[in-house]
Amino acid sequence: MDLETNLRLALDRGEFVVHYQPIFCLKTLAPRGVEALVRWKRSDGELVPPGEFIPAAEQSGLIIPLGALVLAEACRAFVRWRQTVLGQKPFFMSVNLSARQFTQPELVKQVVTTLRRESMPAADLKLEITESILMEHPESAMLKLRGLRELGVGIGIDDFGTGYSSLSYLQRFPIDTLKIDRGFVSGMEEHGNRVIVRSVVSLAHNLGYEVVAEGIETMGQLDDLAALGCDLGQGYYYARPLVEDRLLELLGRHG
Ligand code: G
Ligand code: G
Ligand code: MN
Ligand code: NA
Repeated sequence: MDLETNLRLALDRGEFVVHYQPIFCLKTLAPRGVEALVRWKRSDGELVPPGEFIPAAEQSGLIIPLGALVLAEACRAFVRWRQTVLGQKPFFMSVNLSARQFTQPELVKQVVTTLRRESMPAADLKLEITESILMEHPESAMLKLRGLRELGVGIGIDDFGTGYSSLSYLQRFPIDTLKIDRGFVSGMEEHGNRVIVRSVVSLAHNLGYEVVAEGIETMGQLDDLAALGCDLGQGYYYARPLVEDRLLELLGRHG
């Protein structure tokens, strides 16, 4: 069977699961949110990473029902945590949108329907979109982003620095967060990459956006990013993407 047929079956069988990677404050090391990351848990127990099936899901259009499932599941989980371990603490749920999800005409309607159905506070949801997707058709992206922002949802630009953002759009897009691609973080001992990270942090802050560094794997990187004034971080050094129970343990430890 081809991958598309297998993905269709996996959707019917409920084989997609969502893991959550903590995003933390680089100053206090307190968890401040999570990124929802989908995995395919096959019937033999094997966990397939998204890199191996998101492109096929995107190509076939299956990303639309799959994305709807991830968004609903992430919101449902978040509302459970609010009622227990989170209380009223500031905390967000970040969900990735692929190109096809972002450009589908029904996106805003789908998001608002899900928020209502799951009783998810819009302000606690962030949607991550790569700069390449936004810059492909920046004017229509602008309208879409405004529609999402009117719901009260936050917008993060994912993989920042790897595409071609126009600075004027960067300033005009109604966004909250820039996520610095992990390539710059892993290369930060090189002077050039440090300069880029420093510049992105200051650009983001001057535009009023919060900055998240991705792919932090060492204490040295964490310290450097904190010294450069980066706000939030995410990476294996702090925590891998976790199943809900492990995430709740981590949140519990941070009181
Ligand atoms: O979890 P991992 O590092 O393997 O993720 C690889 C890629 O898959 C990342 O680029 C991430 O943005 C993407 N991805 C993970 N989960 C989702 C999802 O729920 N929806 C979409 N559209 N992309 C996802
Ligand atoms: O493209 P996006 O930023 O959405 O993808 C997040 C991806 O980065 C996920 O696949 C996640 O598993 C991966 N990731 C998260 N932390 C680290 C890390 O510290 N190192 C590496 N190599 N990958 C990471
Ligand atoms: Mn992401
Ligand atoms: Na990224």
